[in-house]
Amino acid sequence: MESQCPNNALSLLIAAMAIYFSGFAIDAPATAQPIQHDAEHYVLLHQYADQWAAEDREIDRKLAELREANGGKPPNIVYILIDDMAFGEYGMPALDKVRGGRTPNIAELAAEGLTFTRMYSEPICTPTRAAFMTGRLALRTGMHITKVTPPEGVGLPGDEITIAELLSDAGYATHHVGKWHLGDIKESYPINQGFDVASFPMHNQVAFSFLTHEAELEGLTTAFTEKAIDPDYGLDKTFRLYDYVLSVDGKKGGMLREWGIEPGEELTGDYYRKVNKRYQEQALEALRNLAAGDKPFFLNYWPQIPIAVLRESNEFRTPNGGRMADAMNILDEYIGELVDEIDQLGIADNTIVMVMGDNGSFKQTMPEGGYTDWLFRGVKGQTLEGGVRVGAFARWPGVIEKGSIVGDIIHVTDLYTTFARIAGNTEGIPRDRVVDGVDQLPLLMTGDTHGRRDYVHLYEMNQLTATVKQQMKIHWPPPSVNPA
Ligand SMILES: [Ca+2]
Repeated sequence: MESQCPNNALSLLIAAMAIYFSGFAIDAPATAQPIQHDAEHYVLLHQYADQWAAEDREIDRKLAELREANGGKPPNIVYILIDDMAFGEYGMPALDKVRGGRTPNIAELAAEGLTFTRMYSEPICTPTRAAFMTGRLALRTGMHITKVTPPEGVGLPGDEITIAELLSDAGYATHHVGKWHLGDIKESYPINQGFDVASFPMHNQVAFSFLTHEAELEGLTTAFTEKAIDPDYGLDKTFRLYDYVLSVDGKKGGMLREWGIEPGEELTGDYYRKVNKRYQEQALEALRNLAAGDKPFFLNYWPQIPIAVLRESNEFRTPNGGRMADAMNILDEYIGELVDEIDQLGIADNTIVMVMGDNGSFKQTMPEGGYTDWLFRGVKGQTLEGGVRVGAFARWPGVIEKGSIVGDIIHVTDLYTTFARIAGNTEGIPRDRVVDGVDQLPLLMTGDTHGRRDYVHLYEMNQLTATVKQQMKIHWPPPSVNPA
């Protein structure tokens, strides 16, 4: 921020504060080092240190009580990250009717828990997912670029300390199902980033849906499959890549195994639908297994739908009738099944369920996709509000007030720090790097107005393009461009 806006007095003050506080961090004994947050955090800490410390003592007391009431087990965490769902796209019955879609199960979850109105993500898949996993802006981990087609050849660095690792160290069983999109190199696999078990596509939905002959016939992509090679001029028959890995599963410390497709089998929409259904079944099975175990658990379920390049169903399921609205309706049923399973397993009271989008709408497939930037301007890939302000809901019976709505700003990185605290492993958060995520447990446990940030810095890949502070937002000019 300061490098791009050298004349801004506030930025200089923030930079000075950061140096001042980081000096403390360096001098303190290793075990007593505070987490290193971004500079703006210290402007707030300077004003609220005493108040937050008092609040934290009360939160710790409540956490200890909860743990005691649950046989010494911290809460299970079920985190469902929805692909490309801007704020207002789901879980709000009135807006469902405006949209012409139906998401009654997420609406029920919201009614039983809390609705965030200012949850910010990064503007696209990979950065948001990396930010959640590490508590750090994607730029800091090199994950600010979203690779679209296989192979990627990059991924989440092995030396990042993920939330799965923090929870695992705190005694949690950790399980990932669904989209990963954090690279296809070995160190980036979920089973090498803290998950005991994982089932995921090696890349993302593009390999399943865009790079198919069906998609070519629909005009969504062209000239990718063998059938589309120009017979006269396409001399190089090895130019296109067909033998990339699709869906895999494995366990920590082991190898990955590909499943669900035969050598030479053509990719079709049916295969994509089959894979999505299998992820749902695996998530349900994982829930049952995890609930039967002795450990608290972290189930990380990142469905591939509602991204719907091809229709997910042969029937129109919603008044909207669009691919996205219909796929969202299917996903809503999936989430309903999961929540019902949690309730039937008798673990609801000690299980936090969180559902949120990873970025704004995928308008790039308009109009066929049915996506629009209908509430806030901007879409996936942009730091306009429509690109980064996402729907988000959390349920934690007996702790989060039913039907509550919070207006505080929260960023996806905050969940890292917050979940670590819930698990009792704040100490495991690394001190040798900046962690952007601030602890928002007071917001979850105490509700509206108890958030701990009033700002977010928003990047489009490696460029700081916008900052939100309170009710204000500035879109920064690109480097070297004079806004005057
Ligand atoms: Ca996404």
